[in-house]
Amino acid sequence: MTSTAIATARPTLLEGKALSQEVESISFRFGDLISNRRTFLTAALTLRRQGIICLREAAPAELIASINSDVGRLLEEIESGEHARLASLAYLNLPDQRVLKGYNQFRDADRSVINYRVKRPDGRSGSDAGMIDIFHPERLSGSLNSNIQACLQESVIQRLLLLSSFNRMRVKCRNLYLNRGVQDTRSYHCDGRSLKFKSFLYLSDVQSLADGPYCFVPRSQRRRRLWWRNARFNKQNGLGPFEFSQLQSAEAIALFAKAGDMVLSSQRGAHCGHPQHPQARRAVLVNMFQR
Ligand SMILES: O=C(O)CCC(=O)C(=O)O
Ligand SMILES: [Fe+2]
Repeated sequence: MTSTAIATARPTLLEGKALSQEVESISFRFGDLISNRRTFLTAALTLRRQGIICLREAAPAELIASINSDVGRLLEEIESGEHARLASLAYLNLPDQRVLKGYNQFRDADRSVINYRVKRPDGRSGSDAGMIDIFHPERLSGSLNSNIQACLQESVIQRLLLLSSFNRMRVKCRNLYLNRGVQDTRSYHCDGRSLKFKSFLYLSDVQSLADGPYCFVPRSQRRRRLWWRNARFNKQNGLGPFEFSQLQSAEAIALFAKAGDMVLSSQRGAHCGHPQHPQARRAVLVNMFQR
């Protein structure tokens, strides 16, 4: 059987008032979070229950603008084809020239990795083809290093995760996702079954489905039976164990947010990046936390 013949089922994406109410109930102003103990506690509890929260205005506009101008110059350099400088400071994993292979090699690399996602050789969907995924972007320059450190708010997020999960979570990997008209995104999945969180700091406004928002099924990180049901279906149909292929009765939210807002989610929960319009652009700074 080919993958196209498998009856996978996506959740219903909430819209309009239902969506804004659900998102409002998981949103907190970052300033309130750090100045008010109760807000901090409520945010931690909400993350525990819902698996996701949105922290508004987590990074100031000047920092975001500065990162975006560095990223703009970087993209120009990547696209110019003049790669001598970049190749001396990062691993360039280009479509026709792969120097590293697989997530673990990228994560453990001693320099930044500029990884162009390409179509899968076997033609399976979910390749994220067209996405530039930069591992350890903070190692690309001194100004990226200081600006990225300044806006990720790692110690606040670690305290929040400790209160929310009763575990000391460490930063394991920072990434910069540059999505430019990515249509073949991976469908709903979890990033494994172990305790893992990611913070997504939006560098660009994501205001419609065409922009390719991060999507999440609230509370799915706690629904063990839902995961087992999916895992059983996946096994019978030759899909990977971490795909959420059977979400027909679930509801998902799209996380629309402005540049400077941060989404924090449990990666055990069902999530995906929504396919983009071919002309759409999205930039997100991602931080991965594990024990
Ligand atoms: O592109 C996205 O918004 C989500 C990507 C994803 O699945 C992840 O970072 O774990
Ligand atoms: Fe994921």
